[in-house]
Amino acid sequence: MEIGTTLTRFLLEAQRKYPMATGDFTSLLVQITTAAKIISREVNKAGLIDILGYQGVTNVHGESVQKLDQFANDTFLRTVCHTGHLIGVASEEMENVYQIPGIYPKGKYVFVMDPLDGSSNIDVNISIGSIFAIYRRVSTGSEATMEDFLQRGRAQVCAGYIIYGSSTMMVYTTGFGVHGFTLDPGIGEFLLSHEDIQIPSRGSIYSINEGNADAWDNGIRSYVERARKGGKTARYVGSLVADFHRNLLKGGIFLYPADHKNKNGKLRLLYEASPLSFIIEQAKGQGIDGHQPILDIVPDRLHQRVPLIIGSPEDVEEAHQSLRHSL
Ligand code: AFP
Repeated sequence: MEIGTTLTRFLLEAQRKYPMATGDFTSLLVQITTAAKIISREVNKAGLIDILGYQGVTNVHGESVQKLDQFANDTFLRTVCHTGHLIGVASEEMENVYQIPGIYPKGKYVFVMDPLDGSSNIDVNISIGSIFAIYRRVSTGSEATMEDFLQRGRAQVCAGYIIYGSSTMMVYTTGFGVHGFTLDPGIGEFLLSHEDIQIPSRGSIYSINEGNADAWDNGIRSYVERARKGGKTARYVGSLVADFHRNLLKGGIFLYPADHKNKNGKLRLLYEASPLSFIIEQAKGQGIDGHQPILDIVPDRLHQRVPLIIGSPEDVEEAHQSLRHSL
């Protein structure tokens, strides 16, 4: 489709290809873009108004919650819950499943999100992002159940992220390729800028927190040494969406492995690793936990952590081999 096509038109044309489609899904995605625009506006003016700084509470993982995290969480809830397409929401910012309030009609999807990832970067003007995924519910009662959320990543019907950087971009997949849209702030629309993104089969970037090197096991240690000796260059923002987005476009590998300090890595399966793995597989890349594809893992709880190695397929395969040989 023509570069500059609005996201709304892109979605409507995609919907027309499926005569059985009800439009529920399209309208849900349109609402997500509304949330993205509102959050983008707040992120951009964060330094101007006093929205920065700790709110003085901690989230369910004991981490400090900054005002913007809460704002992003509330914005997504406000924009998606009334649509009638959802039965429940899970978020990094909420300990339990959020049931769609009784005043709204219930729908056939559940929504999972990390409403604002990389929040420790907010104060220093570094790119941050939102990550989301949509699953079809599997339960039939009047409320969402845990099984609606604890589905393997392959069951995702949509995954995406929004990066709030030098420009705001939304990248998503519904299982038919990965498409990127850049927000034109002048007209308040996301316009097609990157159609059918495919990650290079090998990249020149490796992204890992080398501050954790003392806690790495031999497999990771030898892979990173090989990457370095093989001429790869290190790039690590510490903001998952920013690191992922750069590697998706340029090629490369991102690793947040298990180590001696963090047996399951740091990142969350349901609303970080799984959505990004759906996107990377659709972009012809790979996402693994070190042993198996992330998308094959069935979560056993909402906020489960998982090691993540994700990026260009040949690079991920090389890391995989290195981990295998170190066993
Ligand atoms: P914050 O939200 O606390 O900034 O954490 C960001 C994050 O979850 C993810 O975006 C990064 O990839 C990862 O943590 C960075 O973790 P390290 O600081 O341990 O490298």
